Amino acid sequence: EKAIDVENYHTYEEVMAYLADLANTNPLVTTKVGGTSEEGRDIVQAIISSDLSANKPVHFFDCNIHAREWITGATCVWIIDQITTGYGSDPEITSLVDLYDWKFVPIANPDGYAYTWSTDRNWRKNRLVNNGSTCVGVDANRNFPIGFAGSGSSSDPCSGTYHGIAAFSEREASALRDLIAADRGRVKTAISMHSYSQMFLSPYGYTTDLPVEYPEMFRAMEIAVTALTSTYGTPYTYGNTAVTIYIASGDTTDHYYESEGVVHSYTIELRDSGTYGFQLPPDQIVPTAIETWNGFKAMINAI
Ligand code: 0X9
Ligand code: ZN
Repeated sequence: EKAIDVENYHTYEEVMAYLADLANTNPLVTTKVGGTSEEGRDIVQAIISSDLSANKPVHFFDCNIHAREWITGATCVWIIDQITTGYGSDPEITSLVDLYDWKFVPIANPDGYAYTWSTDRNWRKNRLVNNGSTCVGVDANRNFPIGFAGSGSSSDPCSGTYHGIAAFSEREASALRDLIAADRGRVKTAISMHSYSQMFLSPYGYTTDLPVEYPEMFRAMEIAVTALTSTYGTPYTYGNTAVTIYIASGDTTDHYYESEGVVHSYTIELRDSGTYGFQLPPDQIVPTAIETWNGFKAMINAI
């Protein structure tokens, strides 16, 4: 019997219960609390490792920093399930766990996510009560220091891209900061999961300038997208963020790259291309997760 039904979307409580159960029953799995939200919810990282003391290279994922992007958390849960159930029987998974530690924050913005279940399916930001404004919420993906408060972010608390009062003012941003800093020097890939648009995006987000390693990043993205697209034919575009999508200042991906030195730091915008948008039907969870995982595996095997 499965501990979680990966074919459906789940509440924050259901995902946390699944992770707690995994940690209790599967020797590969531990959980770590990176911080606590304003409303008191834990920001939990699931760690899959066959030997924590070996300090293996890490693949780091943050999911659902944007509340309404439900497919991102569902994809991370599917990958966690895939790895934990495949270890020891699937030779490819077994080797990926023998070689690497896998770290996932399936719901990086718990208050916002809970709000999309209870009140407003289309909510994006966290649920911070902004001082001096009746508008609620900060976009945690504009709350990181690289290019903080620059273009593609807003100083208006009513905006969906409100950057907050200072870099790392938000608990979701400081939790991800601390979680990735704990693995400094051994993070091989850092992936921020978003939706929608079907894009694979490299730094920078805050400027149209290209990182010095861009040729290497481009090659990795090309390998990922080729494997992803060859799964079901889902078309993806890829390139540096500022040119491929738009300028976005103060986001995770630039922080992981510029401050933490993770060369393979990417934002992925999952399905779809606009038919359903954020409300991707549950029957697309598994195919989305399968194609995405194929892309990641191809990239990881090539870098
Ligand atoms: O605007 C965002 O935060 C992301 N798009 S979304 O529609 N999911 O909100 C894109 C961020 C891209 N930034 C970097 N790759 N640096
Ligand atoms: Zn997003």
